[in-house]
Amino acid sequence: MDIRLIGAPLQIGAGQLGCEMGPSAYRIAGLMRALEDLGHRVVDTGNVTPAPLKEFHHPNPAVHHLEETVAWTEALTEAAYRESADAVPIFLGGDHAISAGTVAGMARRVAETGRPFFVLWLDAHTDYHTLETTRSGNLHGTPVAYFSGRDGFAGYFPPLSHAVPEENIGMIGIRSVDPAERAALEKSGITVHDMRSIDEHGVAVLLREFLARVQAANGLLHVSLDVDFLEPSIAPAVGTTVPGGATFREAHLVMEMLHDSGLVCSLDLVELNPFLDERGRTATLMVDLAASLMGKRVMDRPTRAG
Ligand code: DIR
Ligand code: MN
Ligand code: MN
Ligand code: MN
Repeated sequence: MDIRLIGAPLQIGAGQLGCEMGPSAYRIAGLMRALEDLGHRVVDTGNVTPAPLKEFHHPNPAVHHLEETVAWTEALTEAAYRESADAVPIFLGGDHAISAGTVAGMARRVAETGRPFFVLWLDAHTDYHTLETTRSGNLHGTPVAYFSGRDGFAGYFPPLSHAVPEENIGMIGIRSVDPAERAALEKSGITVHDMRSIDEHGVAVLLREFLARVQAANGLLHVSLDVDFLEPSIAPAVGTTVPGGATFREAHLVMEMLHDSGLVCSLDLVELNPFLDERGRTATLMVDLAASLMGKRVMDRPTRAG
């Protein structure tokens, strides 16, 4: 398979600095080599640079770095579209605000194939705030609202060529939802599996159900992996740790099942803050998870029916 690595060193969407170092940390942790060892052809396209800044002012006084985030969204939408013509792009964040652009660009690309586009959001958070509802003003809390076409982004963010239908969005790992997000999610068609749901059913059941929907629709799937999806004790290098996350094996199982599905068209690795890490431990885990998604396995499995 052809894979493109695309660095997206955005950090001002998060509440603290450091995600800018994410792409370097993945490179140093050996992402390229890990993927090549699986037989893939990998090209590192370097880091994206943001589009020129335009001046905006939003009435919500909490919102910060709107101009920069919009400039990155423009550049990343183009990069995602361009680099996905005949390869699987892996976006090296950067905070989760990069996904406003990566998902928008992938939605445009996948629309050309005539196949429906799905998004799997692996995160402690739902990132479903609009520019009006965010209280922290940290725009990494808004990408899902943007790419699913919620109101309030027009006039600031680039117009979406293709919004992702709510029914095509699945979230797993959720354990921190703000009241405004909860209210909006209840009215949306987004499938939200919180950690309790994983406890009760097991992550495999939840994921298999979602993948069956993608498969039945002959869809393509973008995966967005936030470091804080993981239990903080195994992945400390993120500014927004929330206790009770996915275990090492739950996370690898998700990646292994995603690989076996053959449905994944693109991947975000986001929110890694190497400044908070213990000698690259979290970067290494994220590289290992990306390798599982791209085919690393202990033993072969008989192909899953359906
Ligand atoms: C919180 C935290 N919902 C906010 N969000 C995120 O600031 O809006 N943390 N995405 O990673
Ligand atoms: Mn301003
Ligand atoms: Mn997130
Ligand atoms: Mn998060």
